[in-house]
Parts: sequence; C-alpha cells; structure tokens
Amino acid sequence: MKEFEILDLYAAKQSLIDGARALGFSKLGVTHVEIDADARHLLRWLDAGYHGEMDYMQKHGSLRTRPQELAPGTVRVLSVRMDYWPGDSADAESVLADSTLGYVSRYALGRDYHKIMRRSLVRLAESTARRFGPFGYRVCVDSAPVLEKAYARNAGLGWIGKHTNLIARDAGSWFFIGEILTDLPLPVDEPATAHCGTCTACIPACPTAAIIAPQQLDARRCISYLTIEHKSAIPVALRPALGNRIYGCDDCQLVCPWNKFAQAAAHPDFKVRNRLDATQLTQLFAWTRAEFDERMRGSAIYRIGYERWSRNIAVALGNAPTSEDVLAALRARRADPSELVREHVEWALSRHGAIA
Ligand code: B12
Ligand code: SF4
Ligand code: SF4
Repeated sequence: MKEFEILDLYAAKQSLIDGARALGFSKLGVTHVEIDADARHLLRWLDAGYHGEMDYMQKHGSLRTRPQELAPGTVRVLSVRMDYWPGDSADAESVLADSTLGYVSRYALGRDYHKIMRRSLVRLAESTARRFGPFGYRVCVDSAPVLEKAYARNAGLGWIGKHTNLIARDAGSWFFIGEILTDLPLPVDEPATAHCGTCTACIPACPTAAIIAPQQLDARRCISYLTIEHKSAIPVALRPALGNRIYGCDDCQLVCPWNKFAQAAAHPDFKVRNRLDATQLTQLFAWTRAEFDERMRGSAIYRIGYERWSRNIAVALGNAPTSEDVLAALRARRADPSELVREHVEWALSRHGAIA
C-alpha cells in the first residue's frame, strides 16, 4: 500500500463520497473495525437459537464482528446506503388487504440488489485506486459475514430501530447496505444516534410476534425468514399469519413513522418487473418451473427456487377467500412432484374444507 499523507486521506474520503453518489448510493460513511457490544448481542442471539435454519449465521459466528480476519490489514469499514423503494409500485397496504393477490416484499420487485451493489462498489474502489494509488480492499453486500447494520450505524448511516432494521432520519429504512473493507486509515464518522423514542408501533404490527423485545428478533417466527430462508415445511401454526405474503415481509417497516421520509429508488434496476407488485395468486401458482426460471432470473426471488416459491403461494392460497379459481389452482397441483409442495397444497385445500 502506498504511504498516505494526512491530506490524501481526507481527499480520498471526499472522493469516495462523491464517487458513491455518482454510482447511485445515497450515502457513504466510515468507521473503525471494533464493535464489541454488538458482538456480544450477536453471540447471545445465536445461543438462543433465534437464527433457526440459517446455519451460515452460526458457522461464521464472531467473524461477523472481526473484518480484519476476513480481509487481513482491514482498519476501516466503509458503509454505503442504496435506496430501493420502487416509487411506481402498487400501494403496499392495498395489496396486503386484497388476499387474492400475492404480496412480494418491496425490496424484491426489481433486479437482485446483490449484483447491482457489488458491481458499483467494485467500480468505486477501482476508480479510487486509479486516482490515489493502490490500496487493499474487499467489497461486501451480504456476500461476506459482516454485521452490516452495526457497522452502518457506527459509520453514521442510521440507527437500529426496534424492528432491527437500520433507519435514517432523511430516508426511513427502505434501503440496502453494503461495505468496502479497507486498509486505508480514512477519517471516521460519528455513529448515528437513535430516534425511536417512545414509539413501539412495529412490535404489535408484526403478524407473527417475531419482535420479542425492542431490537430483538426471533427470526424463526419472522415471515421474511419463513418464506425466504427456511427450506423445509412452514410451521402449521404460523401459516395463517402469513396471509398473502409470498416473499419476505414489510409490515414492521410499513408502520414505521420514519418511512414518510423514504426516498424512491434512483436505480432503474429496482423498477417492478413481471407485475410482481400485484398479481393474482392463482396466476402465480400456474407458472411452470420453466416460466419461473425465465421470469425470475436476475431477481432475488430466483435464489429460493421454484419449490419454495410454490410452497409459499400454496400457503397464501390457503389463506385466500374460498372461490372456484382458488380451488382449481390448488387441485391442479395436487400431484406436484415435490412432496413439500403437495403437503402445503393439502393444507391449503383443508383450509377451504375441500380435501376430498
Ligand atoms: C440474517 C438476516 C436476516 C434474518 C434475521 C434478521 C435480523 N434482524 O437479524 C431474516 C431472514 C429474518 C431477515 C429479514 C429481513 N432482512 Co435481512 N439480513 C440478514 C443478514 C444476512 C444478517 C443480519 C444479522 O447479522 N443478524 C444478527 C442479529 C443478532 O442482528 P440484529 O437482530 O440486527 O441484532 C442487532 C441489534 O438489534 C442489537 N441487539 C440484539 N439483541 C439485543 C439486545 C439488547 C438488549 C439490545 C440493546 C440490542 C440488541 O445488536 C445486534 C447486533 O448489532 C443481513 C446482512 C448482513 N450481512 O448483515 C441482512 C439485512 C439485515 N437484511 C435486510 C433486509 C432488507 C431484510 C428485510 C427487510 C427483508 C424483507 N422485506 O423481507 C427483513 C427484515 C426483518 C426484520 N425485522 O429485521 C437488510 C437490512 C437493511 C436495513 N435498512 O436495515 C440487510 C442489512 C441486507 C443488506 N445488505 O441490505 N434478514
Ligand atoms: S418482517 Fe414481518 S414478520 Fe418479520 S419482524 Fe417484520 S413484521 Fe414481523
Ligand atoms: S415503528 Fe417506531 S419503534 Fe419501530 S422502528 Fe419505527 S420508530 Fe422505531
């Protein structure tokens, strides 16, 4: 690494901030690697088993709070924010209220954010190296075990709300976070202060009571976990509470008063694709595997695969009002090759009193 003069480091940081903006990030902040209190919370959370089937959370354990072990030489974490709220999508509350429609989390209506953000972060690091000289870095967007929200808070991007998402005063919480781990000793920012105050709106708004205390989430009950991360059968007791949520869940964020300051996504790749913001469940359930592959390639939804996607829609159809269309859609997949899908279809039919 080139020896940096004090002035160079300030200039490099300003250049990173400007470059990040030009690439579609709304904010960039810098923080140290030390993060002890959060490391303790993380270990307690894992010990309690709140991560459920997310073995990758257990496997990496405290590596999430030691980026210097992930990328040797790391002394700073650069944290970035990218807003994803698709301004032109169907109204979220109206879709949730119409149980014939599938509700897809607002973050997954467009293209996969991992790819978009990763590409932009690599470009940012490369252009900085061209201008200031080579330096050590590693780019992360969910792709590496890093405790992203805690670093983002320390870098001044926002605070961890009672629902456990990061919130910014000027942007609410509809944004993704990414990082560049670096050996550049850049000047750090002040951590953000918390502004939930006495509000607790997100806690009772959770359909499955997954927020067990402020800033503590039992992921095993969270609909986002159940519809995306959980690979096996969805616990029967929780299925009714899923309503029409077929991929992820936004309820705790939809009620958050800070989201009136949300910024619409600037990046065109976050625009709604395939009318996923408001499509009849019966139509979605009629997709073949080939149609799923063709339509979902390039979307975060592609990662869960056709089987889990079908499992989720079967649950939502079980929660939909009884109609000939709903029954026909379910019956059409009674002999599905997947045992997982068949079991959820039978459950859904039994909800309509139509098992025979
Ligand atoms: C695992 C994971 C999940 C899990 C668990 C969520 C969770 N809260 O941890 C599941 C599948 C449920 C999930 C869901 C969602 N996720 Co997610 N997820 C992650 C992932 C990969 C790791 C998170 C993690 O480390 N959790 C560990 C636990 C311990 O952290 P925590 O619950 O936040 O706890 C912290 C504090 O609350 C506090 N704390 C904990 N216990 C206690 C106790 C006390 C007493 C106190 C004071 C504090 C405290 O300390 C902890 C450490 O900082 C990150 C990406 C990453 N690499 O970080 C994305 C990430 C957090 N997810 C993200 C998103 C968008 C979502 C969803 C909104 C998607 C959706 N719409 O369906 C939901 C939101 C659900 C929710 N209410 O949190 C974004 C969040 C962006 C933001 N603005 O915050 C991230 C950062 C991905 C990204 N790169 O942008 N996710
Ligand atoms: S994402 Fe949904 S299920 Fe998960 S904590 Fe928020 S409201 Fe509850
Ligand atoms: S709804 Fe209220 S308590 Fe929950 S995160 Fe938002 S401000 Fe905090």
